[in-house]
Amino acid sequence: MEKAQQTRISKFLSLHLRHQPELLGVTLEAGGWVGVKALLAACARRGFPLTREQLEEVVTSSDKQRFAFDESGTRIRAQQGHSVPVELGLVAQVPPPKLYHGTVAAALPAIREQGLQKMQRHHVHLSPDVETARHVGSRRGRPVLLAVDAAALHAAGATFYQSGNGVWLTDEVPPQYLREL
Ligand code: HQG
Repeated sequence: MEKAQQTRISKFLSLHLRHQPELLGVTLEAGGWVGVKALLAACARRGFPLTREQLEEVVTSSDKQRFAFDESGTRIRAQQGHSVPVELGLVAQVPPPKLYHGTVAAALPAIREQGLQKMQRHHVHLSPDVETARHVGSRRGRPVLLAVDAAALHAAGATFYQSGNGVWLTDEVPPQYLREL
C-alpha cells in the first residue's frame, strides 16, 4: 500500500477510534476496543471500504503504533490520544528522571503561567527523548522544546503512565517542573 493511503486510513481510524466513534456508528467498549468485524462493516457502510489485510498493514506500519489489536486479534483500539472518555487500563509507572515536551512559541506565555495542561486530551503527553518532542512540536510550527523534571514531579506525588506506544502521560506539569531548552 502507498504511504499516502496508509496515512489516509490512519487518520480515518484516529478520528473514529479516538474522537467520534458515533460518526461511524460504532461504540467503544471498555478500554476503547471495537470489534474488528463491526469496524470493517461500519467502514464499508460509510463508503470507506477497508479489508482486514489493509487494517493490519496500517496497524503494523504506523510510525507511532497508534493502534493495537487485542491478543486474539478480534478487537482493535487506539493506544492513546482519545478525547472521548475511555478507560485504557493504564498502569501507573515510575517515569524516567527527564521527559520532554514539544510545543510552539505561541503557547509559551500560557504554559509559563499554567504549566502544561491536558487541553482536549485525557492527559498531558510527554516524550521520552528530545527528537520525539521536536517531531510532536513541529506539527504546529517551529518547535519549542521543554524539559520536564519528571523525577521531582513524581516525587511530589504525580502519577505517570506509559501508553502502549511509549508516550508518557500525566495529569499536568506545573511551571516549576519545566525548563525551556
Ligand atoms: C499545548 C500526537 C496553552 C501543548 C503527538 C500542545 C503526541 C498549552 C497543545 C500527541 C498548555 C495540545 C499529543 C497551556 C499545553 N496553554 N497551550 N497551559 N499546555 N499546551 O495535540 O502534546 O499524531 O493535545 O504544548 O505525536 O501536541 O495524535 O498535544 O501544543 O504524541 O498520534 O497545547 O499527539 O500524536 O495539543 O500531542 P495536543 P501534543 P498523534
